[in-house]
Amino acid sequence: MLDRRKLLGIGGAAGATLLVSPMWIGNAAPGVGHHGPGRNAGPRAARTGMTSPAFTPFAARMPESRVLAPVTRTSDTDIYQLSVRAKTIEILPGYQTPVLTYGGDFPGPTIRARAGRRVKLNLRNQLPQDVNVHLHGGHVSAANDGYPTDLIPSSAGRVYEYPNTQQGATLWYHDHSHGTEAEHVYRGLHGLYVIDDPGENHLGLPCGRYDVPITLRDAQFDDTGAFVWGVHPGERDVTLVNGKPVPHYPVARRKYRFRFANAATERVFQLDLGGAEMIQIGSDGGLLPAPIQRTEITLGSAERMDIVIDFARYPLGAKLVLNDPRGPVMRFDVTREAFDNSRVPDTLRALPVMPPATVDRHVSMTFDLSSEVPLGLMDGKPFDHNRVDMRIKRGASEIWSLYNGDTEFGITHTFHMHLVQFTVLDRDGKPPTLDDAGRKDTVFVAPGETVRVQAHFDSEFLGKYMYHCHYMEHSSLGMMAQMEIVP
Ligand SMILES: [Cu+2]
Repeated sequence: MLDRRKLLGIGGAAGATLLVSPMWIGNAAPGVGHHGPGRNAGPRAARTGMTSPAFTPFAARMPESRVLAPVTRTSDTDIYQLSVRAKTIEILPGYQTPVLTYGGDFPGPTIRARAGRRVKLNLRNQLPQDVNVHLHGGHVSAANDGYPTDLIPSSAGRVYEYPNTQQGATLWYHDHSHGTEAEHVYRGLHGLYVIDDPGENHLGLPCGRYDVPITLRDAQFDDTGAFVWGVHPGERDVTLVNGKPVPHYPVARRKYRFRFANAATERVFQLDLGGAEMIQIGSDGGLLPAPIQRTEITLGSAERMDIVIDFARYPLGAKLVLNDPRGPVMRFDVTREAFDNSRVPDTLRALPVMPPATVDRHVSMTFDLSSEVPLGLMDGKPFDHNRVDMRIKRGASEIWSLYNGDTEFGITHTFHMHLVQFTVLDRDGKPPTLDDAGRKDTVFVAPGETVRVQAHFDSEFLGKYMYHCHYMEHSSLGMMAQMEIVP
């Protein structure tokens, strides 16, 4: 469980709670660009002042995530096995960091599923505590969704089944055990899950070794190299890219497809290449209808974006730094020539047409800061697995107005809905931003803002699914609710 007192940094001074608690949960984002508060609106927390051990930026090479090999394939199913276990690895040079892993990797290995082929994931829990797995963005049955109280006890195992009947997309898998998901994910229980869609091959996008998943997150280390947990997320001063601190990545003079995923539990990345062009081709739920030229992209916790960068525009020896307002994230070093017959066509993949919405709903995300322990609320209530918050008719097309009521302390949130992707309609009545393009399952909501999204609950599945704030420290504190899909 979260040690809330530690999280709040309040020691025994109960009287300070009201002053301090909003600061812990306060805006951990470095700034949220056009979404709201200014670029340098940092957390207002009283800091512990602790900084992680120093390292040389760009010294490490960004590793490519290991692609998990199936243990068995049948005519329609790929079967994978992963153990959940603790391990100690070197993240900062010269330091040993205890982490939690899927399969011994930090972050977990990438599962590359194929659209139309089922995946069975056999998970063995070798940790002393309960865990589970949620396939974020996956259209899966309720029994396989990683319900927060549907847990794998220590030394036990279970098989999750994913049908992969949705279009190609960059998804991710992570722990969703209620109350402990934030700590579990922070300590390493996250990995990418890419659905490769043969129906997209004709587009000719960069593929194979030029299709590179990049997982971004942050961490704070103590002077022994251990992760610091339980202080303000805004104090996490080391950016990890595929598990390495601010690395470099050697690239050829050609186009690459990078699948960026923000696996930080509570953090916004606001990325630019010093004004150089990035071509966005996909978002959470798969390809966009058409590519979008970007010079800056914003990724809140749990959001993904597929970006093509054409390094043929730069000479050999060029070094391009990917920046965030909090500092450099990584560097691309153009080191060699390579043949390139890939392209980015003007038309990618049309968004599915949704029937006109027939239901309007409102969801508010707020904190109750009146008691010693801050309580995360959806529509005024903390999560209760015995309570169904919304009943949704299967097949319904609905508009949800997502409101962030945390104006007083400027707390930002990202809203995530399980089971389906949605389309962002507007923000406070104004057109959505470029970051909202495509099929989304997670969306940033600034303090005081209302974001309207439309979802079509067209999946075959019935049962209970979560919707929640995807700042995992917030969902851990209760900012989560459930919908039941009914016939
Ligand atoms: Cu939140």
